Amino acid sequence: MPVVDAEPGPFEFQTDSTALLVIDMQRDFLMPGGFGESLGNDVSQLRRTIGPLAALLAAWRGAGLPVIHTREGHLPDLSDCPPAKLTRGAPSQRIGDPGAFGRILIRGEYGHDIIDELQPLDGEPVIDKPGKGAFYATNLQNILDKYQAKSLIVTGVTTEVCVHTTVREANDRGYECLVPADCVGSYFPEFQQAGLKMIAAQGGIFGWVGASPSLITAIQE
Ligand code: C5J
Repeated sequence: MPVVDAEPGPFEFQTDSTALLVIDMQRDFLMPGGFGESLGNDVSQLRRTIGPLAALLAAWRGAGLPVIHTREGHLPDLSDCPPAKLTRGAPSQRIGDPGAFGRILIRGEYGHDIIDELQPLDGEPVIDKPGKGAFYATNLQNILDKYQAKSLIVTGVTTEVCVHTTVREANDRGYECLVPADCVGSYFPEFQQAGLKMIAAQGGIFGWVGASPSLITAIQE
């Protein structure tokens, strides 16, 4: 059984019941000049995940294991965006407003799609989610049931928002989650650090935290 060095202890998983989740690696969040940067965020804090994640994806795909991507966003008429979410943030930089890469976080716009470096392959599910968590108002549970998944490798952005919300709910739904620290990113270094600590604290209250090199080695052994 593959074993990954992790906190709070070794993470063991079966390759035939583990899926790799890639959360919201979208241009709106990661591209220089885009929505994330326009809010004053340092996108390099997210972009450092691209190299490790590309290497993990290559190894994971090479082993023939399932990959699921998500994108946070909304319908063009915003009918799936609750007012409480829509009215959050500075006017002109809200969901649906025109941004550098099209309407911000709107499905079908250039900025809403996944960055070129991590584009999904044909056949890999891409889940469009209106919330922060990947289970809310999506068919993720059905997809995981189809794969008979018991464990999840959760990667992407941002650590303390969509990654955390997804890991917390996955944990409640009975999945064992490993978060490779180098494959998740936050605009805020202190949130990255605290977010990772919170997952592995108290004996792994939400899951395990490791790093991609050990995970890649484990699936190639
Ligand atoms: C994600 C966000 N993907 N930070 N969204 O974390 O608003």
